[in-house]
Amino acid sequence: MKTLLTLTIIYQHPKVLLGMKKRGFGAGRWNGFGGKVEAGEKIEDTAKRELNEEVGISAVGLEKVGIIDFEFKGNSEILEVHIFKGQDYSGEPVESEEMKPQWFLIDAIPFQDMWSDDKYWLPLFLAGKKFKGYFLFDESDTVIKHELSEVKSLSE
Ligand code: 6U4
Repeated sequence: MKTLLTLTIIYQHPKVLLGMKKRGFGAGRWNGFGGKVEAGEKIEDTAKRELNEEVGISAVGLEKVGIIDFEFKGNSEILEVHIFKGQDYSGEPVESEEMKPQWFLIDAIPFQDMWSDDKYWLPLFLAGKKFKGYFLFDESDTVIKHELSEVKSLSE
């Protein structure tokens, strides 16, 4: 079984906008903004909706830069996460019930308080690359297997 999700990071060199997830899946970690794709919704529309709901901004343009499948040992559900990069937006980032936003210099990204896969693919994201990947986690959210490759295009 596959579940589709989005994850959007705003990158205005030399800073990225992340949010501290306050509740739900991944609570206590810094991450991009996103969530589940609803029935009938276009994936990019989910990315825009979640940015709006979680941090109160409207993306002016979003670029899909990565697709990663996440699997958890002992669980047959695969999370297929579509990763978007945004630059310009309207509105001002505000804290929501779900996320507390904060800008980080790219030299000071808090990898120790993020999902443990992020240190693998964020460098590709920051370098302007596109990528596809697969990560398998054990019961304590440690990466026990992964594949990651740069791709020319993500059109499927
Ligand atoms: P809702 O539907 O809002 O109650 P919730 O449990 O809050 O669900 P969800 O589904 O909105 O969480 O969002 C999960 C977010 O975490 C998505 O943006 C995708 C992201 N995510 C999931 N696995 C990840 C991983 N291994 N690494 C990462 N982000 C991940 O960086």
